[in-house]
Amino acid sequence: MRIENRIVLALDDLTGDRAVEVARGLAHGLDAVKVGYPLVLTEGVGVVSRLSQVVPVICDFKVADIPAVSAMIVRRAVDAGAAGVIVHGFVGHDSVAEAAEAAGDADVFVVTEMSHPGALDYLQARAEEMAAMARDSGATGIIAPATRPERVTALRGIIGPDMLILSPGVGTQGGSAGETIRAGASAVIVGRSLYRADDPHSVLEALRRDMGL
Ligand code: 3DU
Repeated sequence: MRIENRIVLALDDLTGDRAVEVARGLAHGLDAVKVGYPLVLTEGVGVVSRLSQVVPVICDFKVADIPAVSAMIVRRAVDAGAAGVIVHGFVGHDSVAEAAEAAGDADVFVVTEMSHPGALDYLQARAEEMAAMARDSGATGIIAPATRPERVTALRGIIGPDMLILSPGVGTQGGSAGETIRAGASAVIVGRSLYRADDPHSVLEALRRDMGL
């Protein structure tokens, strides 16, 4: 995935038509859109292919299964038009490695520490190990929390400068785009504060300014 704009737009709570319309309107300032269960369960997987005509699509299916089934899910997402797929790291190295292999030329991003408070219950304690495993398993990058920029920095230290870090949690969840990028993220993932805004273009411009673009 080419990172130029440092913004991935999460399209969750919209109809398919509205998602395509929002993506078209903001495409010039995005590196990708991210779709997950809310949109795909509403519209069907065809929405991935529709959106992929506009901008690269990351399927956030947070894949967490045995290796063979994780590989099937990733393959079907790529066949549907995904340029990237998000998988969970807690399932371990074999599931992540098979997912990365099944993705072929598409990107696989591994969830390490999530952005919500509950991530402190279990995930944070093993996030560094999951980042190292992602690095050694052929993943393109990791998902790390914009709500805790110091954790982005710690995880960047583990994976090194070349892998991507995508960071959700900007805006509605309280994280700042600028701080997250300065902490070491490659791009931020922004959902509700963009697609629900009265004027998404001005929110996008403010995010760009905050990130020094
Ligand atoms: O809070 P927002 O509306 O900006 O959406 C954030 C998106 O990122 C949303 O699609 C959610 O599923 C995803 N995400 C996280 O918020 C936190 C994670 O750790 C991983 C993914």
